[in-house]
This record gives sequence, C-alpha cells and structure tokens, in this order.
Amino acid sequence: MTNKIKKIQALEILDSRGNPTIRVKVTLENNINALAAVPSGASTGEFEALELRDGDANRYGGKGVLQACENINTKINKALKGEVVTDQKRIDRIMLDLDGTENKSNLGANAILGVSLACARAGAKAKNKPLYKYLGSTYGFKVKDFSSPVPMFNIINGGKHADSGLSIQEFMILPVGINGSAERIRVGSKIFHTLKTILSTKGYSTGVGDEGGFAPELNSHAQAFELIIKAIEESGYKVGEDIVFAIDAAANSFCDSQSNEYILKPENISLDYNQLIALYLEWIKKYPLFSIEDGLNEEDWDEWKEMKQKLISENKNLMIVTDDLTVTNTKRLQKAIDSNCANAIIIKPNQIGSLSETIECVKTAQKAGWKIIVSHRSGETCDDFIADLAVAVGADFLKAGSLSRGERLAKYNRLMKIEDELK
Ligand code: 2PG
Ligand code: MG
Repeated sequence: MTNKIKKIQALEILDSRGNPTIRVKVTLENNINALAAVPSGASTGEFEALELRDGDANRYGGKGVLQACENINTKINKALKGEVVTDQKRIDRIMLDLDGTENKSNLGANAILGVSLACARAGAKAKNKPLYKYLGSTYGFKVKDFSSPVPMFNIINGGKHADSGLSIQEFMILPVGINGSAERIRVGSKIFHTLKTILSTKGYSTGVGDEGGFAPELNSHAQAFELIIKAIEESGYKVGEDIVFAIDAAANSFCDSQSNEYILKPENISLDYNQLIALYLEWIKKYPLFSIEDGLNEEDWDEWKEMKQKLISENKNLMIVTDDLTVTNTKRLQKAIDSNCANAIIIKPNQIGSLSETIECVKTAQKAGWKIIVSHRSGETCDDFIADLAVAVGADFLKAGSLSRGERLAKYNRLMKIEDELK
C-alpha cells in the first residue's frame, strides 16, 4: 500500500454562478482520496491559460466542461497512474508535457489545475499534514513564517460582477490595524452588516453581486467610498487606521477598445489614461486608498509605468497591483518587474493552470520585493484551497470576496480554522 496514484476521476459540477466547472477526485493505492474544484473568472485577462469549454450551445450555453473531464478521466489518468502523489512538481511537469502547448489549450488549464490541486490535497493527507504545512514544506517555504494574510473584503460590487452600474469592479476594506484572522473577519462582518443597514435606510437595494458585496445603484464612485466610510465609523472603527481601502478597477472592462478611452459609469465620463490616473490621485488624497488593482488596460505597459510613478509619488506605501496584466504567469511577471510598473501581484492558480507554476510566480514576485495577494475568482465553489495556499506562501493578503455567500466564506472560515490550529 503506497502513496502512488491509483485513479483520477472528474465530475462536471456547477460553480457559484451556476456555470459548469470541474471537480477532481484522486485516489491513491492506499485508498486515501482527495477532492478539488476549479474556479472561473468573469473579468478574465486575455493572456490567461485556456479554460476548456465544450462550446455546445445546447448544453449550458456552450459552457459545459465534459471534454475537460474526459481529458482527466482518460489521458491524464493514464499518464499519472502509478506516480507518487507527493512528487507534486513531477506530477505537474508530466501534465504540462502531455498538454504540450503554451496556454494549455490541449487538455485545458481547468483540467490540469483540478488534478494538480487534488494531488496536493491527497499528498497532504498521505503525509498526515494540514494542507498549508504540506504546501509549505513541498515548496520550501519556512514553517516559522506562517502568518495570517490580511483579508481584502469586497463589500461593494460593480463592473462585470454586478448590475450596480459602477464601472469599478470592487470596493474592498482591509482591516490592516486589527490583529488575527478571527478578529479581522468579525470586524469585517460588523462593517458589512452596518453598511447593509445604511443602504436599506437610504432606500438602496441590499442584494449582493457575484462576490457577495452589495450592488446598490449609486450616483457615483465617490458615493461608494463615502458610504463605506460611514459604515466603518458607525461600526466604531477608525478609517485609515483600523481599516484602509482597496479597489480593483479591472480597467479592461471599461476601456473602449477603439478609442482606448475609459468610460466611467454612472458618472458617464470618458477619460484618457492620464485623466484616469488623475482621478485615482484625487481618490488617494481624499480617501485612505491603499491599493489599486488593474488601474489601466492589460497591454498598456508604458502607461502602467507612468501610473506607478505618479501614484507612488503621492503615497510611497501605495500598492499598485497587477492581475490581468500578469495573469500569474512568471514570464509576464518578469516583464512587469523589469519595466517597474507595479509592486504587488494577484495570484490566481487557474490563470496559469498548475500549482507548481503558481508557486514559481509567487517566488519570483517575492524575490523582487512585491507584495502577494492570493485571490479567488468571481465564479467559485466551496473549495477552500486558496486559504491554505495563502498561509503556506506567506501571502500578505487573501482576496476572497465579501462577508456573505458560502463560497466566499469557505475561504475566510478556513483562515480562522488555520489560525486556531497554529495557536
Ligand atoms: C478579479 C477577479 C476576482 P474575476 O478581477 O480580481 O475578484 O475577478 O474572477 O471575474 O476575474
Ligand atoms: Mg482583478
């Protein structure tokens, strides 16, 4: 009875948006088994690895993943059968070679990632270790460095994640002045519920968007900041001290591809990149805005560099975060490091499609002194792998949505469990 892989099985399941995704089960010769499920984005970067979808309009509007499941059940199962599950780098390498393409278009990044994550879970079980410890030792992170990443709670949703009409995709609160995961989550929850009361008193909808944040139809982006400030103060916390702000502009999604102008709603203004940077500067001066993700279009490298210089000269501690620009791809990250256009990165395993490549990207960013934000996708399952991943690599932040919706709270609940274990 060994830790060798006996069988890998895939199942088509549904994610939090009701779209198909993959769940993988890995069974070892010693009958240990483990599951993992794959998330899916809406505001995806053009350079992400390929998410294989069936394209059959008669099933789930073309979004079925039966072919990707079939690839797991046949080709990947055959290639990995008999491999020692704890040899994670070798397992990932075998799948990458089997696929043989740059963007994983053969087997599908969703297929490869599901197997990669399920193998890691099975490996942790085989070694009788919690997943974060297993990942830490497998990839050479120091156990003593385990600390809890600060959650980034996305409490107002816009962009492609909600019909609030706000162009900016995410308004997040970061409890940087509060210690410990459980306490940060409690404080976040308090502010979330206070915001709900404020919104409903003012007659706004308290329905939530894809990531569990509210999606009220506001008059302006400034109003979103003001409402959040009110919610923090009414909850008894200090704005700018206990709690700071972050936004994910996801600027691709409101950049007109013809004119390259940014169309900002609900203000209904059209801005060139310089004017958009000026607006960010205005917000930085007015609000405790600590982090700006995807502030500009994903291919505008020179403009990104200019944005970083201008924003950092206003606040040297500001995080300029890449997501669609780098897509957890070490080559693109290296280009971003060389061109000095940011200082923090979003890490999403499904953007690149395997655990080992994800870790390589984390290590490259850490070596360059960049901050690490491990992140969910807007289409999620209740899989909580990213919480363990964030702890294992010593991530600075975990971005996993708001304080509602089970698929978001699964990650934050796991952070509390890990904190409790490490006490
Ligand atoms: C993002 C993510 C997660 P999506 O842009 O950072 O919040 O959204 O998964 O839709 O790309
Ligand atoms: Mg993003």
